[in-house]
Amino acid sequence: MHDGGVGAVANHPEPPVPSCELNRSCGIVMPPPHQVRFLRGCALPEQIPAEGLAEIAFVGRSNVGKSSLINALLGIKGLARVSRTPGKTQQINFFEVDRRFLLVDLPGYGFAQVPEAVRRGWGPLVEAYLGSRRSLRLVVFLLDFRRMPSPEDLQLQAWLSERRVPVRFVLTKADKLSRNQRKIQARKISEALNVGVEDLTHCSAVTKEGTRGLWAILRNALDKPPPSCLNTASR
Ligand SMILES: Nc1nc2c(ncn2[C@@H]2O[C@H](COP(=O)(O)OP(=O)(O)OP(=O)(O)O)[C@@H](O)[C@H]2O)c(=O)[nH]1
Ligand SMILES: [Mg+2]
Repeated sequence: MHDGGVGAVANHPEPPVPSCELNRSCGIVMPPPHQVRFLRGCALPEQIPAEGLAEIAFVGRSNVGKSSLINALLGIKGLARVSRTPGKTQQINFFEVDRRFLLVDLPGYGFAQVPEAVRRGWGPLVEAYLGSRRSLRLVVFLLDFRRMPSPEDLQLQAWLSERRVPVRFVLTKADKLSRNQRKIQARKISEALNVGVEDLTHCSAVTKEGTRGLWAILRNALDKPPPSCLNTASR
């Protein structure tokens, strides 16, 4: 778990109030449009906001597509800043959705080009957030569908697993692979992670493939009570 980057995200104006149906069980509005508000960007642990609404965090190496996936899920281009240059997101960005929950865009890891000061700050910042966040319902752990998990991915997986943080693996950039390549690659990745193929979800921020299924996973996680392992009092 190293690296990351700092970048400013502007305050985004609120789009119009959604008109789509409310989900019956938890009142969460399902696929776009959504009312989204940029809550805060944090470059230092002390800037992390107090706990409140339920949260879903997006983690993974730089350039894997975390910010793009958040934009695709919310149907708002340019909400979370996206770049071809790894290390675009260098702070933890909190987006409040429909006044009901937060999507949290974490800085990526694994790119040597990121400034040393930022890289050194990544561990304490991300650990301060992921290590004891009771409002965290799920970590969406992104992996590039075309690549094998890196040593840093596996290190983060082990770290989250030790703390029993609920994780869902999502394979990104599915649009870059054929059906056959997907099958082969999903099997290889599942073996490397030591999880079942059925525990992997794939998606594309470009074609939006898989985003509805991912919404169902997010909704399910948001419906659940906070995992007791994240109760800081018990640690
Ligand atoms: N083809 C394709 N490209 C994608 C997809 N998702 C993201 N990208 C591209 O991958 C690059 C990185 O995307 P980001 O969303 O900025 O990645 P990130 O994980 O937020 O990166 P950091 O902020 O550096 O941690 C950009 O050029 C995106 O356009 C996808 O599903 N398909
Ligand atoms: Mg990003």
